[in-house]
Amino acid sequence: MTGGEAVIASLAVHGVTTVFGIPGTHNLALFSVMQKHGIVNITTRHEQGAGYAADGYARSSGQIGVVITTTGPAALNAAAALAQANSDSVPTLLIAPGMPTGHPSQGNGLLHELRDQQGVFSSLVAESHRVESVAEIPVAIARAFARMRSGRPRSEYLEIPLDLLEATEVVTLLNPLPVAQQSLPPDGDLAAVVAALDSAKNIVIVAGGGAADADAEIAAIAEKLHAPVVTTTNGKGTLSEDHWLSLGAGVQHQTVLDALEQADAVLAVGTEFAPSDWWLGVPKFSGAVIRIDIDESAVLTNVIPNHALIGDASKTLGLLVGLVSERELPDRARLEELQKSVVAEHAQSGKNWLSALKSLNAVLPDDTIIAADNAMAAYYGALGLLTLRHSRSYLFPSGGGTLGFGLPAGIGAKIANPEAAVVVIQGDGGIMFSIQELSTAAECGLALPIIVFDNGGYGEIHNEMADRDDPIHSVALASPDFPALARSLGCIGISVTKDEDLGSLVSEALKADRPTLLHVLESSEAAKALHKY
Ligand SMILES: Cc1ncc(C[n+]2csc(CCOP(=O)(O)OP(=O)(O)O)c2C)c(N)n1
Ligand SMILES: [Mg+2]
Repeated sequence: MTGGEAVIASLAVHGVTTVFGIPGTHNLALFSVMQKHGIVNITTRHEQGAGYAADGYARSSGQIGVVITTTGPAALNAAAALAQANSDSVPTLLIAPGMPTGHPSQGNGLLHELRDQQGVFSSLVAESHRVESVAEIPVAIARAFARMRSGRPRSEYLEIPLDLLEATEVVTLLNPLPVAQQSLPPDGDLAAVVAALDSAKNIVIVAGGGAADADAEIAAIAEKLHAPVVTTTNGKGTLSEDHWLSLGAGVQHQTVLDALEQADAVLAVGTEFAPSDWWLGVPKFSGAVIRIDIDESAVLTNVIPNHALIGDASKTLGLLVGLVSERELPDRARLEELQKSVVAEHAQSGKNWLSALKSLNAVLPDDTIIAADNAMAAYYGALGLLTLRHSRSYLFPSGGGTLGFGLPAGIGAKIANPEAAVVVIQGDGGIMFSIQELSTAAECGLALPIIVFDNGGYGEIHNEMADRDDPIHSVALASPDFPALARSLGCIGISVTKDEDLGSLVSEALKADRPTLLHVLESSEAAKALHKY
């Protein structure tokens, strides 16, 4: 078979049914055999959209997201998405053709030429590899999938020289490599942790993105220890946010910081204690810190723990649940006081979006997945104000903080979870980074509500300029007529005139035969200020 078919057949053997990408002169040997191997390409309108859609697909489902671009600028267009996925530990693989074997490294003017395409990605993702023969292709793909399915998932780049994509050789396809049993911590380490937990009075649990899929075990250990659970952004929903022990996604708030600083023991699962989550800084712990992480280097990031357990979150928690002693019920009044304070902090930081998000929250079903952009309505609003009920339910570009993520990530999530209620939350600035993906969503016939909170520009940056007493410029944007724009791209477009209507409009959009853009004009301070320019 050709090198191109070796790639596509290997992906099919690894269970891939959907890829995201754009065809070009140099990657036709991939596109020509997709149908033969049962793989569907979702054609996005920009490769960055393909990257974020693959991220949303992977983040929401736990499957590997695959992006296919052509050479040079096309691969570079997907680069920000691959770096974003890497920073949030999302297993996403970009496959691109590269310059042919024997190509002069100084270049000779070949179409889409880049000096060192593979080198670009080696600084962005966990593994960047260029194969040197057709026979190597199945090996490279089997290795990439095995790495992404074991340990801490990361993004990867695989380059196939374009002459090898067309070259024909006898190819031996490889079945997926058996992935080793996820590691478990040694008994001695577990015993020390059990002793620390059994002797603590107040325990708080922190769940991060690494606790995804450990929903049942987080609930079990919380219920046995009677310990409240707070999550980071990527961990939102891991303990259902209407569970009596939930503190929601609140690590950005002072109340939670105080509770963690006063705790006798903190059990942190699958989290880096990243500054992008802990806006006020990480707590100054007075009690014992216990960290569980699959990645032995991540367990030391930002906070040096008293006890480190290296292992898979579900399996390690499953062991701990059987070993720790059942504790007395907590002081219920104190817990409820704490929960009330966190809710008050969410309401304060999200006051501009409170009525709209309250109306949305009232209609969200249990299987909701929110795909949010780096807009204030998301991180000051939805993060705290929406009640989510399972892990992988809040897709947000936490590490990279990139704009243009929400809409394509929502498309990927809806394709991976067609029955779930996927809702996109965007700002007016960020959606213009990937507005063209409305066409992709329309073409796929996705029942996808896309809420655009419009404050007339780059609201957060306006506020930062104002706080610094800088001259205000470059932040006020002339908004297009968003509903009309959406309609021209094949979607339904609606102006939301009353915040209270948002919930019922989203419910309708979830039943529609195409995407619906819901335009909400903000009356926030930032909006008032931006409209002056
Ligand atoms: C790719 C990228 N470019 C620039 C920025 C810097 N940035 C952060 S927030 C922001 C404003 C976003 O505007 P909008 O989406 O309307 O949200 P708002 O702040 O108004 O709520 C900008 C430009 C970024 N985060 N990502
Ligand atoms: Mg804005």
